[in-house]
Amino acid sequence: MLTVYSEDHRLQHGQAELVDGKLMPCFEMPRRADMILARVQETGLGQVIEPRSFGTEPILRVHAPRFVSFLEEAWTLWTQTGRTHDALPLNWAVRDMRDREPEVIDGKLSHFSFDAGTPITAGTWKAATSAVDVALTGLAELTAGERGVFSLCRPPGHHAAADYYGGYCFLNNAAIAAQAWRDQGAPRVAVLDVDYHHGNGTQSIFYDRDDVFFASIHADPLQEFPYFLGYADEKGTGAGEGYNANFPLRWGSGPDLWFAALEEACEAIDRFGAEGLVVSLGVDTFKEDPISHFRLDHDDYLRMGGRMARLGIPTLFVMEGGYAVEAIGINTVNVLTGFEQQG
Ligand code: SP5
Ligand code: ZN
Repeated sequence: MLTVYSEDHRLQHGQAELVDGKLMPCFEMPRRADMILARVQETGLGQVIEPRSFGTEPILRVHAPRFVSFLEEAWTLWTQTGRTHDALPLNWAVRDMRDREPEVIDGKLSHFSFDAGTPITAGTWKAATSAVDVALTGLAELTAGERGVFSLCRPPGHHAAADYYGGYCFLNNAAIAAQAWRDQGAPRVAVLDVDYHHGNGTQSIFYDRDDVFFASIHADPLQEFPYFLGYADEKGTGAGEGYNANFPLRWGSGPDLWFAALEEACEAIDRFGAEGLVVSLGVDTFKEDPISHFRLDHDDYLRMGGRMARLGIPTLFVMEGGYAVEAIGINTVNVLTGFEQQG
């Protein structure tokens, strides 16, 4: 299987996130991608290629222009106020507060985000747009005839919605690729999100549409980030009704419950009749993940890839989360190997 990878991911290297009531070193770090790339090479998965540049047009098919401009200029505005460390927001609008974009950068950070775990740094824009190029290059290889391609995106994307960032995500790589696939003529595209956390951004982007089916298996929002989306009763709205499927699982869930949910998700994707599949591939479902509470083991990732292959449609794997850094390469590449081995 081809892997698409760019060194530009290193430009996203946050110092700290707010977690457990403290500023702690970021779980989402460059070493994650290094470990995955090393495993791709060590296992001989296939060729590793660099991304081509697709510019902002495909990004603007998914994200709001004001949001994209904000991400591009945020670091400059932040440093103009004399600060040279990472930018984090401090407060958010809730319930009856106003939905207006403030003039000052601190207010803009609050307006366009939903957590304090996602630092904007000097290199964030470059890294995030490069991750989009990694996803879109993977798509181009797929439509040129590959059966499966791995886009080793970093930073991840599935928590980013049309006009807000958070959860270590700025631009929604998977959603941008799914939209580009539609724009290139695929009538129906499915996004299968297997990251431990709900793909709230992707769900939000496609919630009112019947041309992109979204299925997500994740920790119950009653217990886990992002808390405010990802319930089983979220099935889509308007034309999109019936085209969104959530499979929330309780903390402590292991392979039995997880693969039962995968089976249901895959059957729904079959019924939908997708011509293409985007997998939001997070491996934070691993039993030793430092911020998660599922119990998947190394071999489960092989089985996961095998089930995805049986859908029998061109598949773009887009990297999302996974924070057990020493195991992230093994688990990620196991999914891809499982896919390859299923003829
Ligand atoms: C892409 C992705 O996987 N993003 C996940 C963002 C999760 N951020 C919130 C983390 C909260 C961790 N709480 C448990 C701390 C363990 N001491
Ligand atoms: Zn995650």
